[in-house]
Amino acid sequence: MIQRKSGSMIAFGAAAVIASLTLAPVALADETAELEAKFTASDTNSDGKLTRDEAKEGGMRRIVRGFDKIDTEGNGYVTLDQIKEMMQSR
Ligand SMILES: [Ca+2]
Repeated sequence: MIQRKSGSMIAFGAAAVIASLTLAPVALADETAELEAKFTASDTNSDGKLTRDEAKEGGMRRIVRGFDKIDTEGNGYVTLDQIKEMMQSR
């Protein structure tokens, strides 16, 4: 009886761990897909780089606010990779 009880507790714990492991990447993938869609829409000259003005006009407020931090090379534009790196380092 005691053995069966502890067994089900372990099973429950394992299920919770699996749920948390599978849910997190899905949320991150959604965020990345949304970011990519916004980036592409805001990159009006489609050069794969987002200037501060493009980010502003595209309504990417988080990018505008963190622009200098994301633009680690000081190029005056940010790339999708740089934004992703910033998001992952949060
Ligand atoms: Ca551009």
